[in-house]
Amino acid sequence: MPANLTPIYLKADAAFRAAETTEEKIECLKHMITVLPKHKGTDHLHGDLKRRLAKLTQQQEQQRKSGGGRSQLVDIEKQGAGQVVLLGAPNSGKSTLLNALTNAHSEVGDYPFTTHAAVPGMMPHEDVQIQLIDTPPVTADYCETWLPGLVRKSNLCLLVADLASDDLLEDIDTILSLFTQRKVPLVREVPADNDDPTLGHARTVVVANKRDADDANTRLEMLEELLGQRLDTLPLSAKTGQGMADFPARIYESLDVIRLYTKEPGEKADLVQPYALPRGSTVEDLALEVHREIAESLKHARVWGTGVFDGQTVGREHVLHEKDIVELHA
Ligand SMILES: Nc1nc2c(ncn2[C@@H]2O[C@H](COP(=O)(O)OP(=O)(O)OP(=O)(O)O)[C@@H](O)[C@H]2O)c(=O)[nH]1
Ligand SMILES: [Mg+2]
Repeated sequence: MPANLTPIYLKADAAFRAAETTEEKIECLKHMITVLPKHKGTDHLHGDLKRRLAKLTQQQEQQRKSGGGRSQLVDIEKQGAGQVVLLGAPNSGKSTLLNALTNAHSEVGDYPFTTHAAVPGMMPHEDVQIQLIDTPPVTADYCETWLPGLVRKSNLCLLVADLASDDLLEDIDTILSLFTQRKVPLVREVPADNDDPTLGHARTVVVANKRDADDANTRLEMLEELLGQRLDTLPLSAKTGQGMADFPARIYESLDVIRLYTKEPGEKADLVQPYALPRGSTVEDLALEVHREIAESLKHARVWGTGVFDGQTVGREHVLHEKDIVELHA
């Protein structure tokens, strides 16, 4: 494998190796082909990826014809600065949270198992939008087959705990164990040195909802004791709004992305629609996000922002920072 592969490509490669269904593998391969840096050293790999994609597409077609291998995959296209999945026990308030934070509407009910499908919505934070996805509940006996896959592919998981429920510790424990069994351990930080490609750790924050409920404080203490250093807790009330004001900012922080503005030479920067890329991304990563052709013919960039003087010329390997303004020269 060429040595100079970017972190974005390596991440895509890890996702491919973790993919379980043919559909997932095809999606991952397409993504790998898009983000693979194009130069002489990667020609061979590029050809190899295309061959693998052709083979899998053929396989999928055969499965379709034979009527077997029906897809269980729920694949929601990522939008905005990151994809965040709400996960939790029945009645914990996932749908209420989605409705409070986004323009979407998901049915709310004072009874379990109200939500049956994944429902996406967009949550604004300053000049970026973050995608939140409401999902059906999880119990020891019930978990939609596609749900671990969705969480695995997302950028962040919000595990919703119900501070009004006496079963809250058991419910959280059940979900943590179940997702570990399904090879998607819910963790505070994704380990950098994971050498088991079957594992797809999901960065997770626990949202302790219904803070307004009777005895919520006592349950919150018990929850924090159970979790210890394992996961961070964000207490709030989706119903009263308590603790919700800085919620989008906290989620943006947890996504660990940077927003970048682009500008054309001689023109003002586009400060309306920033790009959001993983922290540590380079000029080349941004170029790939803007357009593959620009990335291929990129000569240099000029940057206004952190760690550079205004308009400094930098190369494709230059690491960008939050709110940098970048002029790509192809
Ligand atoms: N007191 C209080 N009640 C809440 C809060 N958030 C949600 N609820 C109530 O909890 C009940 C369940 O809310 P939902 O949003 O439907 O819960 P859910 O997690 O989506 O439920 P499922 O779809 O069955 O998994 C409803 O009666 C809500 O009004 C809160 O912050 N405080
Ligand atoms: Mg619901």
